[in-house]
Amino acid sequence: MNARDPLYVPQSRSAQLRRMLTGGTLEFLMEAHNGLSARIVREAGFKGIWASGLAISAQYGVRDNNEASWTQVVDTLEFMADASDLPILLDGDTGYGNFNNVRRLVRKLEQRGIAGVCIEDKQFPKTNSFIGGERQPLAEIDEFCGKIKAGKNSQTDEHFSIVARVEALIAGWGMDEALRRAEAYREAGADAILIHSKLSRPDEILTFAREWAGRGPLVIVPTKYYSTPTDVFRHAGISTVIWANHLIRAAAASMQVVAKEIHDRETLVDVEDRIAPVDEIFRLQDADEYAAAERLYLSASQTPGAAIVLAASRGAGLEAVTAERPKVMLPIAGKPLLRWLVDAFKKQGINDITVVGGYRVDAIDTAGIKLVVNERHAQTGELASLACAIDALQGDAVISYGDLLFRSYILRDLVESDAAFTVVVDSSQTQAANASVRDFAYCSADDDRDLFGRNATLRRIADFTYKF
Ligand code: SPV
Ligand code: MG
Repeated sequence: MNARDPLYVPQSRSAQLRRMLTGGTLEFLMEAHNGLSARIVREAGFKGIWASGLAISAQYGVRDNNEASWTQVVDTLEFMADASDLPILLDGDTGYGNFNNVRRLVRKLEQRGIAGVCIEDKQFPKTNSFIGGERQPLAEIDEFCGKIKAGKNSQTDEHFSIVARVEALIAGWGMDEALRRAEAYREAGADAILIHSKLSRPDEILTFAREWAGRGPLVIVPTKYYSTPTDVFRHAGISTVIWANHLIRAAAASMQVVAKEIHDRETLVDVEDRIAPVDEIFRLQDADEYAAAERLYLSASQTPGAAIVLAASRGAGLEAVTAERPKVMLPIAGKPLLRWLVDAFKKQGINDITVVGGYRVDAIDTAGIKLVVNERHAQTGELASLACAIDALQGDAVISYGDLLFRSYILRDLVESDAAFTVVVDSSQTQAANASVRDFAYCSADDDRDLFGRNATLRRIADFTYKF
């Protein structure tokens, strides 16, 4: 059932996790260790996240020995819950202390939208089960049952799940002890049992599942017996498989290769195509949502708007100096025209500058601008170029030719104008001397310095057929 289904009722994350654990079909939780990986897990299609203690420690560069404090873990979970709406099952190690720490942990997890916690019957501070697991002391059964009861009694969300993890097989205590513990934990109120094994074959797990005989949901972590076909787990009646550490390992492997290669080759050339583009990182961070929210919530006076510079055509008359570069790149008083424009826009707080290039677009300096290209610049005009920059026309925008130089107050006045459309035109009182100029503007008032600060309405712009 999905959100488009008319019978769909949105469920809380804790209810979703509970349903995964108890639903009767094999489900999967994928490891994540920060906001970005949580987002990636959701986009991959998983229904839930395993917030792995090993992976969260590793991304901080510390060991899986409770070196990261529990509040640091909870802060990490907050980023994960924000970045992904999936239910998260925290690998809560031993509960970070005694029954009282478990109570407090459960309350804090509920407050941060975490769907459940898995606690294991070892002693604080724990060590990863795959590092000398057989030497690790187990908790007393009664003491661990007390933690489970304390956790269940302190939850306020009825769907919050507590998964009890049995380490008896890891510690070499045998199948009977594992079954005895699992039964005790079930009776203490655990919503599911995680039975862990470090063998490379699934035999222990399958024996356990058979003996357990469906007394409650079983969760497994097939890190060591990964070659077992998943259908074997399905047929054994397993509730949930945890892929426990595969994103932190993927990230480590990829970072090692890329860091080494950039170090050794002193160039980005070979790696650029093999890593996520910067735009993909922006997408994963939901940068578009921010831009949309800015339009909604930032007042117009705070939104400096955008600028579009039309610089696609070669234009007539300057062929001698535009063989190698477009007009915008011609140097005027020491810097290219485009730089004069960009500097003027930036002084007005306009940093979203789109330049529409065409002719010799390769020679345009792209620092501080977005460049779009009017491929048909030779056959089309300014309107077609403007259409290429349509994305920049969402809010207030200043549209400028690329070959303009103007004093900064002109742009300031333009930006401050309240009119729906404001046009800046050259003014001249000596029409005869400008007979060759075709872009004359005729306004509601004649050109007059006294007009400063008063509004004039544009009536008509002379076209090229106009004869003075
Ligand atoms: C974890 O992911 O931190 C786990 C699972 O506890 S394992 O490392 O396989 O023990
Ligand atoms: Mg762990």
